[in-house]
Amino acid sequence: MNKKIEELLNAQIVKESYSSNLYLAMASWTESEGYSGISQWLYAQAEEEHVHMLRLLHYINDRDGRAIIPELKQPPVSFESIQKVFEEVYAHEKSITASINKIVDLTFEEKDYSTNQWIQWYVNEQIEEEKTAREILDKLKLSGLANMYLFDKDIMSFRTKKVGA
Ligand code: OFO
Repeated sequence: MNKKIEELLNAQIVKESYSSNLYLAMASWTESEGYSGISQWLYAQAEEEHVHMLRLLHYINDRDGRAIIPELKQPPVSFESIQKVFEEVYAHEKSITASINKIVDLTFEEKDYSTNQWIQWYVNEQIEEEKTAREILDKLKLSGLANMYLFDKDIMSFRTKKVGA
């Protein structure tokens, strides 16, 4: 496969793997703080990011490239608040969208129309991920601290799809 594309897809493996670890760190922290619903949502999100990483890995290898399993930096151990967790999720997803868009740009530059077609799945996925994070932040603002118990119970209603779907 085109070497520049392979490099950028491998760089995306790093980002998707880190996304998975970041959400796992958030899941662990929220679980230890007693938010079982929120942690359930984050654990599911972490699994989904792992699947995103695997899709990249298989695509690179299927196209006669070599997927590289990266070393990862450690995500934060604790977070300031639930609000901050979801602000970070939203900001993180926006940065992932920007990085997917760079891959799309490169596929045009390199005239790699197969990868251009293939990466569209991620383009659509990012629309969904940003939308969900924004909706959760809106809901958090509406519910306020007093209703955090209900919010924690309700958050799984924001998962409309199964991991890997
Ligand atoms: Fe892989 O979509 Fe979030 O980061």
